[in-house]
Amino acid sequence: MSKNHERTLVTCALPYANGPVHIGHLAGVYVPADIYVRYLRMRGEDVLYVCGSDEHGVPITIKARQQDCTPQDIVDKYHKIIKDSFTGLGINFDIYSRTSSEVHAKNASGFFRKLYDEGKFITKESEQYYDPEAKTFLADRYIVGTCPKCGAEGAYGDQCEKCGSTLSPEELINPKSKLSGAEPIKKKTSHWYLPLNDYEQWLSEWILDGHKEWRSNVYGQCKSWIDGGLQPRAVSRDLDWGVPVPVEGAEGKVLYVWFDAPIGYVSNTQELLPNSWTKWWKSDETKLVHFIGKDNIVFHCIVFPSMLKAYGDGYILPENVPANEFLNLEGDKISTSRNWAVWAHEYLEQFPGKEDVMRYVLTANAPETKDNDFSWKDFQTRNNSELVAIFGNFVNRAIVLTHKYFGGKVPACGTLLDIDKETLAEIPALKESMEKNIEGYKFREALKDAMGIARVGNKYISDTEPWKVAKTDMERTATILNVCLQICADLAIAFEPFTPFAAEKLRKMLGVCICAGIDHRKGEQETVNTYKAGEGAALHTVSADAVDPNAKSNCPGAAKCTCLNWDLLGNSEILPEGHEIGAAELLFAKIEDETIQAQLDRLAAIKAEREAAAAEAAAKEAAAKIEPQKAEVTFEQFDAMDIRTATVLEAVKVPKTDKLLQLTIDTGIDKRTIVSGIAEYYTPEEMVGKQICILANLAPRKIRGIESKGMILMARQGDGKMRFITPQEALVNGAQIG
Ligand code: B3M
Ligand code: ZN
Repeated sequence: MSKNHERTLVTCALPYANGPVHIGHLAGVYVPADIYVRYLRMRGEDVLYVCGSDEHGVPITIKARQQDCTPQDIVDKYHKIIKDSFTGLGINFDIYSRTSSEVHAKNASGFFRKLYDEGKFITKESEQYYDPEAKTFLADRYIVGTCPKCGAEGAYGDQCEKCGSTLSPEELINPKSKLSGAEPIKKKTSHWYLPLNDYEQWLSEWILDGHKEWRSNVYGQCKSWIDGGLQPRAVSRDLDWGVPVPVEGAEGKVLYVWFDAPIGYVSNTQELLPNSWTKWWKSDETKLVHFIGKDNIVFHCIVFPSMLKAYGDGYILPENVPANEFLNLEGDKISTSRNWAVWAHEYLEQFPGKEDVMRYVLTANAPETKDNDFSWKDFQTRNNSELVAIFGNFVNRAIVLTHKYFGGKVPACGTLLDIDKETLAEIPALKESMEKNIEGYKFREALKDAMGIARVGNKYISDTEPWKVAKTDMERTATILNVCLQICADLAIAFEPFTPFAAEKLRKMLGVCICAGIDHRKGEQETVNTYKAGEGAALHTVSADAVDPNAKSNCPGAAKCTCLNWDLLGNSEILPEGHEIGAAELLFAKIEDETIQAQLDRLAAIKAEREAAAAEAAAKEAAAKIEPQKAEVTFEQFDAMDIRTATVLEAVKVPKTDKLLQLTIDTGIDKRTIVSGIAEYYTPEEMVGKQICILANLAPRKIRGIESKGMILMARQGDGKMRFITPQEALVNGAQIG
């Protein structure tokens, strides 16, 4: 691996603590970052892995209003849910803090103050939307209206969720306050702005000239922002939730959430490593990588770097920003507000022991170059026909047979035949490809390589059939199983980044451990305890008492052990002859149809509910539509109409029609027949005995050969629904109306 830096600082987008995380977040940001970090650690690299909750911003205050509680209640609740979800999925940050921490308030405030003191901001007075009923300025998401770009209703003051356009509140058509529904008025307010235009040239050189290797979606977005001309961007808001603007006379103003949140990466590093954080943020020896979703690109590539540039003082810039596209769910856009998601915390509850399956499926379908889809059927197939049938099946056969024929000890490797040599030779090539892919942020491809190793093993054991060979040739059986066990050890290394729980289980089965370098969570340690290739000390079996709580590494065997690490992958002598392995355990279990059906049913119910609600709303809207008034008539014209009360005596359907009823009615003047198109709305039985109103002197007409004399008065509403008109109390038939 080409290495021109000392250490790698990996950050993940700080999730808003206004809701739990879902598979879209996981696939977009956290799973790929975790793969990257685990991989680097296996290579013995010094890595710091930083994240935390983003606890400011309008979405949180809106949620608090909706739930009638304080913003603090909201962030407390979701911070815990989110944090536990990450831990549950094996995404173990060195620190997962919060932007409501004291360290952050001080840090973000100080950051602003320095830029302010050095004149790096401009101030602008502008007219901003203000809610006259709620008596407050309406920042970003407090304004909703029609999207000027796609016409969708309910677009926010900063973004349209339908078409993804970035908006400003002024652009919305028919803006409304989200607080009171009132039409907002414009009111003067003043704010601080970072003049991004001043950094345009520099950004262009740094990104457009200097980082052509960035993913095309990231590079493309940056290019269109820069080419479009950058504007000064407000870094404060009129809001009562956030880091107060540390300037006199700025009461009621806080830092814009996108100003304070990225500083959160620095604050969280400071919180973890108060004495050595600068080496992570202000040393050219550090490689900084931001993992984010595509909607965060501008903030991480344009705004935050400009902030750091303005600040100076040696802050480094990201080496890469591998942003993913979006993941859909069963062909439909994931949406928190529409409850169309698979929530991480619910998944962990419903699928205990299947953390790896989700990690695997999300990586296999990672939306790296385009939006991608998650479906439960695919989830099941990938588990059953890949993880269970290939990876798990191979490992199980190798371990079980080793116990059966060799008492659980790695058998001797005799003369290698061509098939053995060819099989073993495939692994270094897959390893190399995996390295290239992971280092190039192509995790889907890297996972294919890892799975390739399992396929190689599974094919090898099927082709060589050691269970048959054992009947005649124990020496050959030993060689075959030795090769199989070496491949199992390869898998324990190769899958550590992708499916860490299974990899750990496998290492236990193989009686080996892994050493993953420094654990920054335990404090500020500087030594790395990694296996050095070629120094081959004895392998050891992991047992609880071998764990040294004061160990300076993640290695449970502490200093005395030699462990698996990346360099060993592809080595055909990882496990020495005679090494004792543990009992076979199932690495993966089959997922049954019922389990998948339950998930599909849950989603179908949500969809049905949503569609019913939409249909109801549409019908309501149509019903409420009022036709414009017809042209004027004179009193004489009106008076010429002879409108009367009447009673239906008999009603039958007109044969061979859907819409017509033939009614015999008592008009008070006579008994007559009227043919009316009301069969769509009333059955004959419903009509008999009803008092109605008729236009009695309408010229007779023949309808379907029946003479119809007069017309029943019906009220028709926008959706076409018709109802006959009946007097408010029973009257004699023939009473005149007018
Ligand atoms: N809180 C936004 C998001 O989840 C966000 C990221 C902040 S990273 C500094 O889209
Ligand atoms: Zn739109």
